[in-house]
Amino acid sequence: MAEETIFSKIIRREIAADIVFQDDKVTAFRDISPQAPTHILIIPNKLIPTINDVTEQDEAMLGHMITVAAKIAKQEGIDANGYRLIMNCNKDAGQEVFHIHMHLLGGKNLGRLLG
Ligand code: DGP
Repeated sequence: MAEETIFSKIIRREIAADIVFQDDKVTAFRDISPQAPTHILIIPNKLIPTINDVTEQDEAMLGHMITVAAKIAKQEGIDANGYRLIMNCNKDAGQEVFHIHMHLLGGKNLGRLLG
């Protein structure tokens, strides 16, 4: 069994977070340490530690994460100018929280992908 992270507590609303969207599959909330004017994390309600752990059974939920990201981008008013979706896996990518999450970043020119 994978160990829960702070994100499970956010999903269950046991600790505070600025939740912008939640349904039976995913939760989206503002990142505690924003790297752009809009920085929102979209996460599955089910605990999956890393992208290495996804299975074919997760495909519908993973697609839903992107649909939700697009809806939130529109709500945030960043859809026309653009935004970036990032998912980090393990240490070389700098993954810090082992509950998969998609970063939605926008609201400024984000520059080149790898700086
Ligand atoms: P990553 O490096 O991809 O694992 O990003 C983890 C992100 O999670 C990082 O940008 C900061 C954010 N984060 C960590 N703990 C919390 C928390 O307790 N609340 C919120 N809102 N964000 C958090």
